[in-house]
Amino acid sequence: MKIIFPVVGAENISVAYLSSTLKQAGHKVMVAFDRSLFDDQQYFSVPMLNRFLNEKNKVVREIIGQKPDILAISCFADNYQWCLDLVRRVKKSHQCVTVWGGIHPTSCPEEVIQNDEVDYMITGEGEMPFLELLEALGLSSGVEMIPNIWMKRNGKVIRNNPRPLMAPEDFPAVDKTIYEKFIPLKEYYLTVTSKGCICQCSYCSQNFLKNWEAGYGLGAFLRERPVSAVLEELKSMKNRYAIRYVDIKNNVLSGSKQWLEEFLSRYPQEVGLPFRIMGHPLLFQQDLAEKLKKAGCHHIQMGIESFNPQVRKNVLLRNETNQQIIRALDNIEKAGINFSADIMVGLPGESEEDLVAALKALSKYRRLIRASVFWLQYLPNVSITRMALAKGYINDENEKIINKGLQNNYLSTGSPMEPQRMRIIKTYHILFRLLPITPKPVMDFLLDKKIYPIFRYMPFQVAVIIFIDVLVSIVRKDYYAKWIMGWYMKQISRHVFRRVESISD
Ligand code: B12
Ligand code: SF4
Repeated sequence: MKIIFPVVGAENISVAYLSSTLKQAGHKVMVAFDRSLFDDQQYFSVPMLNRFLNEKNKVVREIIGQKPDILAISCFADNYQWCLDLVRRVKKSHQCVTVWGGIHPTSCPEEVIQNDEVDYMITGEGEMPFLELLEALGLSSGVEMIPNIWMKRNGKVIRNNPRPLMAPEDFPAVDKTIYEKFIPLKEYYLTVTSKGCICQCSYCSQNFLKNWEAGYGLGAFLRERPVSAVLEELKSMKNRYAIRYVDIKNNVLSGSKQWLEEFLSRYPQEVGLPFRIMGHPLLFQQDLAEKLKKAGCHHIQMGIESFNPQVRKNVLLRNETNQQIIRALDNIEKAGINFSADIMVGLPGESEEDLVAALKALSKYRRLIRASVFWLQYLPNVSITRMALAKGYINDENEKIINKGLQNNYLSTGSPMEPQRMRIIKTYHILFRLLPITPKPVMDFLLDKKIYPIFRYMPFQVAVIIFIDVLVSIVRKDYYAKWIMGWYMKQISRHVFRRVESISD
């Protein structure tokens, strides 16, 4: 069968996994890619520019022209409305079967299945259920019995329980060929080496997923691909695309010391490229930073989130102490690895003093090249959303909006809050962004003398934040930011010269 996955804004790794499984079974798989410049659910949202560079009409036309049998949708909260609109428009001109999967259909299935745009929905891991569905559609029988599948029959919803999780040795190899036309894989190679997480923070979809998988008794939550399989992937991609930089985008680099030891000892010999990881303070209490440095680690993205211990423990469900956070950052600094710090704003119980404390704590680190501010965005069926409902911070109407994916994402201004509070927080957003280029005495002066509230009255706050970001990225030689900016420039020039490609081979 011919299957097309529409993808918006950025490479989607789940699709690369699903594609290789489907191709192995003899299906034709393609990606229809909408760069969605300046509205990419990733970073930039400038609606006026997006209107000029809009590609969605072309994507819809190309999908229709290909006459796929299946339109396969990989859905998360922020792309849900985009996906619904795309399917609606394709279905007007071409009747095909739609199959939806991903974290959004899994975490709020009742919301998703009710749409006319959804023929079949797969909860949880998609590889095997998708294959079985395609087989059953070919035979026109047996679909109703397939585990993980939801569908509508005669006005009723059939909801099949999920099957046990795959063993990590059985994870398919990724198929990156589907992105060759769109993503410069050479400059920035994205991979994940595990599923699940060592934590269950209240605001994260892993919080929902762990409970969901445990509720059905599906198997171990944290699953790490064998080190050899990960190194094999990287070696073969290095040969194929001459990749220069690896981003290991796991939730957290690893949950097992043994896995890490093996990976870090073999990586320099077998792959030997600079790499970037996602870190958690609890991982860096000992000598891990030094080992990472030796192995070629170029950047650690550290999830710190808040410097208020009560908020962290009771609201975010994170157990590390402030001392452990500081020790982790000291260890990274000592090892000489550049790092970025992720900080959440807009949290219940968070005060301005907490944000000042965070700024002061971070301002001494010279290896800090970015402080990323993430606005709290309530996600469907995670603990913090349940807690906010119980405490009356949000109501049932707000929950509907959350489940419909209609909030701002956490890179813009997240879940709704009072305009006055939002304006105040934006002041701190500016200060966090300035951290990596502001010497500690200057930052302390701004904070102690209380000069910074003038930022509150600054016009064009968002434009100022973007300007500072670009400046900081250049001054601190931030590889990721440089890559994104370069990518944007190339894509804009493609638009100017009308050389935009929307569909893979
Ligand atoms: C790697 C990653 C990224 C990468 C790559 C994106 C990607 N989706 O691959 C980058 C950096 C680009 C990214 C960006 C963003 N991300 Co992200 N990302 C992840 C991360 C850490 C891993 C995803 C992954 O590849 N896992 C490995 C694959 C194999 O497993 P999987 O995703 O679970 O997929 C399986 C099933 O879900 C299912 N499935 C998935 N799609 C489909 C489709 C069909 C048809 C079927 C049948 C099945 C199916 O089968 C898959 C294979 O088993 C997840 C957290 C997590 N652990 O899931 C967050 C996560 C998906 N990201 C998230 C968010 C919010 C974003 C951003 C919007 C954030 C932002 N503003 O920057 C952007 C969106 C950018 C964009 N336009 O796509 C959220 C989504 C929350 C939600 N409930 O909607 C997550 C869950 C993290 C979180 N906060 O909890 N992300
Ligand atoms: S450590 Fe990160 S990925 Fe893991 S549960 Fe917490 S926020 Fe989610």
